Amino acid sequence: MTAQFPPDFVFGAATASYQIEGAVAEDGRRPSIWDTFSHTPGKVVADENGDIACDHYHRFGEDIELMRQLGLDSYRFSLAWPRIKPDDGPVNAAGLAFYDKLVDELLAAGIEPAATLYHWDLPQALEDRGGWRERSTAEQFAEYAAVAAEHLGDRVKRWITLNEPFCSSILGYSEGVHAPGVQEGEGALKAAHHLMLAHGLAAQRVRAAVPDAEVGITLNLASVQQVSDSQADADAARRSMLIDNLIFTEPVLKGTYPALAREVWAGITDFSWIQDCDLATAHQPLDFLGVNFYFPTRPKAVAHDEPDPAKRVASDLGTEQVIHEGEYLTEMGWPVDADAFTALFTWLRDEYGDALPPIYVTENGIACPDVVGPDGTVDDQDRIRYVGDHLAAVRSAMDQGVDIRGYYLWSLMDNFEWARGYQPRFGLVHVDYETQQRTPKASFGWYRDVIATHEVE
Ligand code: IFM
Repeated sequence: MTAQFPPDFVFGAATASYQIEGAVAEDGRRPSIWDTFSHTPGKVVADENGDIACDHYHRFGEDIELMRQLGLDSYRFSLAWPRIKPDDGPVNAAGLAFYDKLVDELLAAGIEPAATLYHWDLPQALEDRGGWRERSTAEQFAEYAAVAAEHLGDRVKRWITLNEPFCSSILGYSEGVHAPGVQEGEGALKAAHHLMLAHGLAAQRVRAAVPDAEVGITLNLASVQQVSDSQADADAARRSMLIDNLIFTEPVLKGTYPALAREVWAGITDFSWIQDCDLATAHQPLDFLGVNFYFPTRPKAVAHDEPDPAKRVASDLGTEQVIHEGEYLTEMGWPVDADAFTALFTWLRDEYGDALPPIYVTENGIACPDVVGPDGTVDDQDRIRYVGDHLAAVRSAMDQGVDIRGYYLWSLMDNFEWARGYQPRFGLVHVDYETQQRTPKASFGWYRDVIATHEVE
């Protein structure tokens, strides 16, 4: 069946600074937690790092030309905090100058820039003082956000405060699989809370600097499926919903935390570090909610890793993702279920009603085993199928009354996939990391036609 999108529906693609830019020591950029983490042996597959990545810092002109050929309405990228306000010292003019050039060339190509302020590259100097465990990091973030918005806000009108605070807090400070790579209980919950505070403070500063800005936050939300009728699995689903969604959606959209948080994490914190006005600050009026989605979440109840509740990390909730025997898994090991995407949107609509702002899908995509064939092409039919099905799922949610304004595919080009290094390839454009040659894949031509026609077969 054909899915038709309205003429003003925004078709975009997304990337992030540390994943593509490289040039980590150029023009005054200072180390971020991802430089430190990726240079620590054993943290990233094959000990890879973002030192060069796609060398986008030097090749952004070529990359914008690809975007122009693709016909993108909008390009979502992130600003590197350690380029703009390295070590939380004075503003680095050379760092801002890079984004000036990027934004100016995007606009000249007729592509609307959408800037994310934080896609995980926290200045290492701030981590050395406690990182997101400290509320001062939220205050520093607001200062940096104001600098970026005051400088670029005459040209950038769509602003995203944070990308996926779940990953910055839970993967970084509880599971330890992302930078800064620590495994904590209270520390991870503090990080999640201070990210919410940072979002609110930054949203205020961006609005003050750019009165006609559209301001939002990007959350990677789980579409939680209960795996059996047992009480244990129903409780596991509630705990998953709590850590994946509610500790972010409730403060941002309602200015509250769910009561379940105090129950689930009673052993590791009393939450006394939350100050009275924090939730009101986190609850800023939003022009949009950015939603990132990749796979369904199917939690079954299992024993906690740590039997003593007082010694548990925050993510040790006694749940485990169910994978069905023989089911298709992406290169990331993720199952595929486009209906779960529709279900996520209708859950948001039912749960938040009038408090839910319009939605942009700020990321969705798939890592496939892409290879350049002997004829020089990359025939990534799995990606075409995945994106087609997920766009149809978006259309289905729109038909059910969910206000979705656009879709940013992850990713424009293959890039540094965090702890998984360069092996998973998410791009519409293949990158040969030896030569930096860019090769548009079959999905590139397919997405170009989708953008041109606003139609998915
Ligand atoms: O590559 C990441 C991106 O940085 C954040 N969202 C998920 C993507 C795929 O894992």
